[in-house]
Amino acid sequence: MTAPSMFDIPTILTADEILDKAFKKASKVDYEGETRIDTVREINISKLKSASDVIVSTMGKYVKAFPSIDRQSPFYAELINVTIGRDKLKKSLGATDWCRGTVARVAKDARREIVGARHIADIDRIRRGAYGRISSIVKQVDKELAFLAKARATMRKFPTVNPEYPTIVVAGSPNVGKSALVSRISTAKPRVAVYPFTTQEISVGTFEKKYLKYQVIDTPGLLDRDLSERNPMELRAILALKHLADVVIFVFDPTESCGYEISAQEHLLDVVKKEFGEVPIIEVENKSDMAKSKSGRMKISAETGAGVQKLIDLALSKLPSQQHL
Ligand SMILES: Nc1nc2c(ncn2[C@@H]2O[C@H](COP(=O)(O)OP(=O)(O)OP(=O)(O)O)[C@@H](O)[C@H]2O)c(=O)[nH]1
Ligand SMILES: [Mg+2]
Repeated sequence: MTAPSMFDIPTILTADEILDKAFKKASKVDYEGETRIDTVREINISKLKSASDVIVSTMGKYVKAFPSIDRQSPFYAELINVTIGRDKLKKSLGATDWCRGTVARVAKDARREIVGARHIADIDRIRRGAYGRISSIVKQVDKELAFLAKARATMRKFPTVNPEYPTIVVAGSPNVGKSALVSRISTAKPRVAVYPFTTQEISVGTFEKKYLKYQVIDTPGLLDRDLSERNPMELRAILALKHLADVVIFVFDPTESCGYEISAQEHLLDVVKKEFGEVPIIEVENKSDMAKSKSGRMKISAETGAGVQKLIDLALSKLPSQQHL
């Protein structure tokens, strides 16, 4: 199940589509004045207004719909920056806003000229001149509009997380039981989204404890192999998770039925430790119903639920908000 997108951005049209829409609307304008010149004057003023209104409101809607990167949580700010590019997005939005203002001004100037015109031929000429200028202004931002359309498509695929909720990120080698643990902990049905730059999905579950909401993130294919194998962009997108994680649960499978030897799993832990720096990491051994190692690590079974409550309590005790109580 795909969650609704975090960012509700309307479809971004191309320059030609916007112009088509604007001029089509304008062509429908009709008016019957007292004199022929009055009629022509009114019709042309209305045409211009109608066309420029469509463009101004469309562009204004685009500029408003994109979230301000500076006001994003570090997680989304990082994702936007890595996947779209903060500066390019700002530049495209700036150009779109410039187009909006410039079209409005051209229309206003032409209107003033039409009001003062003495001859029907002049009115038509002024209006057509304004149409020409408006067309070229809108076409000038066609590349930026195309960029915004791409940015929209990218942002629609962003995973929906709540940066406000204290967050547990679950890491560990493939098949160790991460998903089993997450679904055991979470009460809410996980929201699943494709993670940028990977074909992997990220799944976000939530649970409540003592009236507080928590978020658990399952990271299949993300934090389950050596991060040095990732290309730099992919790596940065993955590490955006660091901004969300208040605590990491690192799951081991001591039975090695996952297909990875303990030494390989421990190597991955070192990688995650290094990349997640300050974030506390809880090491836990899963599948205790099958076998238990002699290590000092906490033992759980995601399958039977044994030890899971203790693990959650430990995880919550590491959260900043809890530490301040
Ligand atoms: N016996 C036993 N089997 C478990 C336990 N937890 C998970 N498994 C099994 O281990 C296998 C992998 O579990 P998943 O939860 O899919 O593991 P995962 O880490 O999410 O795997 P990927 O998403 O592929 O990385 C499944 O066949 C589970 O049924 C457990 O506590 N005990
Ligand atoms: Mg899984």
